Amino acid sequence: MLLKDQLAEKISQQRTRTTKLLKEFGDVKIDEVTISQVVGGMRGIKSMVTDISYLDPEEGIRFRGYTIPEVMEKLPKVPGGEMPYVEGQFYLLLTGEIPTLEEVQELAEELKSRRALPEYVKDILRAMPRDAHPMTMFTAGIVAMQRESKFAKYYNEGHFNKNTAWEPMLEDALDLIAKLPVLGAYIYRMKYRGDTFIPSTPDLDLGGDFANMMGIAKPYDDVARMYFILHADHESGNVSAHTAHLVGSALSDVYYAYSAAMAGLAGPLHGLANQEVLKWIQELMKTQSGGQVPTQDELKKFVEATLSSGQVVPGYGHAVLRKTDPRYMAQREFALAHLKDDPIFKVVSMLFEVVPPILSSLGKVKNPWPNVDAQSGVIQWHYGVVEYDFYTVLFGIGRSLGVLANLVWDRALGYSIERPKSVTTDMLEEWAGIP
Ligand code: NMX
Ligand code: MLT
Repeated sequence: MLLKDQLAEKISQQRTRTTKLLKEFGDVKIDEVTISQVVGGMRGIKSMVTDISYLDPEEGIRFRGYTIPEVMEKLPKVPGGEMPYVEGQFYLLLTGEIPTLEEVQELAEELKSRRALPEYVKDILRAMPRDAHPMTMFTAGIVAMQRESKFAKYYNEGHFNKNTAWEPMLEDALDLIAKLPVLGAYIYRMKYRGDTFIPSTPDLDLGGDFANMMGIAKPYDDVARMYFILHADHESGNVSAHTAHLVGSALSDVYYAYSAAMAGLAGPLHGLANQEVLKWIQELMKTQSGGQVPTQDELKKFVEATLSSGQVVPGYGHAVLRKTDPRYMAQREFALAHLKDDPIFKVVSMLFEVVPPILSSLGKVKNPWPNVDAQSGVIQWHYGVVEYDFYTVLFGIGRSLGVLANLVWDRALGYSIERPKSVTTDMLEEWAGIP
């Protein structure tokens, strides 16, 4: 496989850099830690390393050094489509190189051969209550497939070796990336479309096949490609990526690590916010404006009522970003081109004007601007995915590209088991000089 050869070369170069840093510069200080950081979710502490993506607070995400518009422009496009191959984004994240069309197509073929979802996974999903949240089903489906892990087999057979451990991790990553869209679409069709499963089509790329399995016509294939590419990674400190890294650091395989990550993504302050946004907008339109697009005043009142009831405005704010999320802008651009007259998109656009000044006026919100989740649901809704509790599954399919690339690299560079030190409140008081 071209991907594996290129990756092997990159790994050998990167090992030299990491070894030099550790051996010769291991004691160089890069940060200091305050009490508010320790109590406040370790915000801003520089304590992890990844080269897959980097989040600048003002500029937003760069994937392997490329901005979102650069990624969209440079990655090879699917013939007849507006968007690039999702497979190309994985190639880029894993190797750091923009793939050629030939390289992407080879990877796409490789992934196609790994798509089949084990029958027992379907049985497990079918045994679950139909009203179980789709993220519960998605997470359960992933962990159930752990018996397929090639890394676990390699380890259990006594082959573990720091030089080669990344190879079975890559195998697992390719298997899981190929299966996640099938798993997601299976859950969707089982739960919301009368249990009618549409099988995978071998001649379609990952995004096109997902749209087809969902049963949604063009341009939903491009929507799926855009969605998965944009959600692929957000450096390593976010809850889902960090969880996967932490679990993987115990030499757990990608199935364990990624199902744990998905449990984190399912939280309303993280990936569930995309469903919360649509739920909240529905409530707003129902209670304030009789199902119509509300006026600015109605909208302001609803935002203020949300805040005074102690809730957050979903889709706004961020732990690192201090400007509008470029993933929001990329989706907004798509929405302006394809669904500018959609009433919910009109509400989303009005919120962009109304919410930031209100959040700023609270004086405590560090980033009053919209994040990715403020814009993603409306596009799904427009193309018929109105079951908003499914939206986080879509996020989870996309997030696998970056998280699994990171797990392969974690193993390639032999990163240690993660084990930060905790302290007690007594100790904090002592450091603070409180008698
Ligand atoms: N609405 C109301 N209050 C907010 C919001 C918001 N959208 N964002 C932050 N705040 C509050 C926050 O709750 C905190 O209040 P308090 O001191 O009373 O606890 C205060 O502002 C300071 O918080 P920040 O330092 O600005 O934000 P933090 O880094 O702690 O949290 C989020 C980041 C993303 C959790 C937070 O902005 C939030 O809850 N946003 C809404 C949920 C959301 O959209 N999450 C999706 C994030 C992206 N993703 O996909 O994962
Ligand atoms: C993400 O994409 O993971 C979110 O924006 C949350 C984060 O970066 O903390």
